[in-house]
Amino acid sequence: MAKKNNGKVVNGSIFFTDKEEPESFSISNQFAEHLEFTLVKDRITVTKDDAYYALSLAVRDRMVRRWLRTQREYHIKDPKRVYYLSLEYLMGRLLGNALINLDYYEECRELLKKDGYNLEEIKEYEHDMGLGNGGLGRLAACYLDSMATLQLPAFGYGIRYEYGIFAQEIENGYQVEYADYWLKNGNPWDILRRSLQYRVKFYGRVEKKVYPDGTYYFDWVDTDDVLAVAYDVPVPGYKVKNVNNLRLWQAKAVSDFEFSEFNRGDYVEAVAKKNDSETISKVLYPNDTYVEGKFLRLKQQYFFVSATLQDIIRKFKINHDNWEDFPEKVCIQLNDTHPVVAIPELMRILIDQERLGWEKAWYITTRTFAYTNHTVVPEALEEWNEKIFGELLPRHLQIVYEINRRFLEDVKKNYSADEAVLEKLSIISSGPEKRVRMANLAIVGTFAVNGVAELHTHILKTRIFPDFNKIYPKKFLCVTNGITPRRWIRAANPELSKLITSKIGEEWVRDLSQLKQIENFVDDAAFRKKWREVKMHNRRLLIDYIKNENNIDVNPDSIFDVQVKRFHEYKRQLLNVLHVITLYNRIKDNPKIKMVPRTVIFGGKAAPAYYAAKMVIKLINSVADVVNNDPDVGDKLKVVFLKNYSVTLAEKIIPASDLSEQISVAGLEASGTGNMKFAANGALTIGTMDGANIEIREEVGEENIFIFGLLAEEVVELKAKGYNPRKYYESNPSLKRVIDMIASNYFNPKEPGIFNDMINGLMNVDYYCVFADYQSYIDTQDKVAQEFLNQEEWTKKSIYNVARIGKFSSDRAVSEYAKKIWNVKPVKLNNGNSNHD
Ligand code: 9GP
Repeated sequence: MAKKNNGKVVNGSIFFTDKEEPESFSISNQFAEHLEFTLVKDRITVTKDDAYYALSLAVRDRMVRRWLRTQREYHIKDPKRVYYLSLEYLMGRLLGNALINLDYYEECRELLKKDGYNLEEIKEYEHDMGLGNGGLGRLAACYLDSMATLQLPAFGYGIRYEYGIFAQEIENGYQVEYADYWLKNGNPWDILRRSLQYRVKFYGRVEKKVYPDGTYYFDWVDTDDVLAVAYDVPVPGYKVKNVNNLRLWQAKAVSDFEFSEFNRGDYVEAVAKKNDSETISKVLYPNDTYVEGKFLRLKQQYFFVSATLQDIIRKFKINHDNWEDFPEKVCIQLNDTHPVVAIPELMRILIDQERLGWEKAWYITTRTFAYTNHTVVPEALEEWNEKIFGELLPRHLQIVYEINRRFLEDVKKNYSADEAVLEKLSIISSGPEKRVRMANLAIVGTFAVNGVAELHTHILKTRIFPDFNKIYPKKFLCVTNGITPRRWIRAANPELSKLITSKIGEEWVRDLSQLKQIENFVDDAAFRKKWREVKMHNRRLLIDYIKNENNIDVNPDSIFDVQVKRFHEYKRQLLNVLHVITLYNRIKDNPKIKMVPRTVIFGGKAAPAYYAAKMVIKLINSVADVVNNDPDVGDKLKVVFLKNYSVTLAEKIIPASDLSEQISVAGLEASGTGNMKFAANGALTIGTMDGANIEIREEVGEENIFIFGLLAEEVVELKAKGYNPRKYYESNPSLKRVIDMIASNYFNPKEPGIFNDMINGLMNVDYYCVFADYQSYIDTQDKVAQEFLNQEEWTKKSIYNVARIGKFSSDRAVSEYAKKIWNVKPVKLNNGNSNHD
């Protein structure tokens, strides 16, 4: 039975008020106060960075009452809540976004102007909150924005890494990584919750304890403990009063006095050990679709999961004392397999601490968790060496074994007793090195498993987990990814936003399907002209940036042909380079050739240990050196590698782009979200029938997108028949020439042989079918160039892309999660008459 909630605000003393802020609560006053009293600066000593910090605090102040009120309201109304567990949040900068969501941007800019400050300039001093690698982490950030905007009682949980995604430098064309100490100037956005600390256990052993009546339970003892301390980041919804919470955990040594070494007087050893505990939240693992299987990573996962579950259960117990209510009140969304250890952890808590029987505990667990799969790339499917798992989490390993035993019993009884089938389904792999398969555990221990695009979900059901799909036919579903229009159009592309708003009003920012209305203006030549002017404005900003960063002069009338994303072989930046070299050869063959000028822009990071991907970066920079310095080429072709791609850089690049490269080998990009951001900013896509490209094509119309290459099933067939890349090389002179140039060190005369491995890989295996798709890609790129010549038609296509992108709003995606999976409903905070409470 639910505990009765009397709904009282705990403390009504003079320090706490629900009142609207007085008029004097102006941003200028607060900004000035923070400069003076928080930062202790005056007009003479103040720096731009101080201005950023003080302004952020002032903006945060404006959210505080809404933030408190939202949390209070969730507490009082006690609706079902959703907890989003993600090891990554790629938030980017927060200031501009907070101002937009508070509907306070313009007013703030004007007020600051009066005081002699420039908001645009101040914003540049914010360091990206880069606590994620790529698509998965950015998706989590978009979903936070939508959950708040949709007024859902939602809570994000993650880790407050001291070092975010590494800073990328390019030295002699190679990627070099530097630590990203994003907290070096402090962080005005998060608040340390002094009183919120949880103890997280590691290692130790399991003791069986017997009650006098003969029943028994297991106790996890002799553990090595670490504290998780909470930092909260406000997540304001767009033009609503709800401010949700993102809670990030930081590791802290349990107590300075608990070290035996300390008591023995070994001070240095004690402090070193303290640092050991604190390394847990030190650094984000810099791999996206690749698993390293490192001990510290598992520690991070459990650290975060344990603290989060303790927190969720604490909140649940405030209003409830019956565990059966748990799945009615709590839904936990697992973002990929990274937090899946939450499943045995909840079982452990329910069985060992709450003393529930196995069946009841399992019933509750499997109705609480849902799992999103984000990749089918085999090397990204997490598996833990059983020994590592058992050493760190001995009780959890026992529980996983028991889950597996019961599950396989069930399978044998109801599905199949075939050894090969059982081995595939087993949570523990067989063989000499046993491994815990986190995806299998996730599927068995949750009530919903979703893919992130239609094709991806289909592949999950038919190719990756077909038996699971037969066993649980209703469990697998699709929620196609989405992006937040607040950051990716409204904030990143103010000029386009203004133009759109001037025609259809501003509602599209909240309801992206409204963009459909701009189709009405496709035939309006004046509108199309303005559309092009916006693009040119954005291009000029990017041109200045490129000049500053890379000292390259870019032709403003060239096609801005852009591929920005993580570097991975399956994403095939290499195919793009082969096209660049093909164009270069055409120019070299005929320097007077008339061709549509192109600027090919790349950006993205490779995992530091991913040699093949790093060599693609080196190749791009080598090709750029030759192409950009060849007088025959002039401004017909430029190649630009923009270092240190980040959310903030994406916001500069995407609005300036004409062509969006989404060219993964079909079947491997689960969804992609960059594809959506580009289309939403009026770039046309050149892409394969992969991930969400397929759905983008469905929405924008096949005449407004450039599709090429093998289909996913054709890739499978080709490989089944025995793919021979050499055949393509031998029969295609243009491809042969390009490959021979790379192989003969044309682009790297001073470092001969560095691309040998790459060439051998392509010629002999070409796992990602670069050769097979080469000609189709080149032909399609030629079509792109041809169509770009007709600017009026191109503009129409660009408008159609934006007008028809509504489906890919993260608001739509999150509403689907809320309805199809979470079963959570909005909690509307009644709107006061002021924006400033
Ligand atoms: O590779 C996928 C990408 O296609 C997808 O858009 C993104 C968000 O769902 O997740 C990526 N996966 C990962 O980063 C790791 O699994």
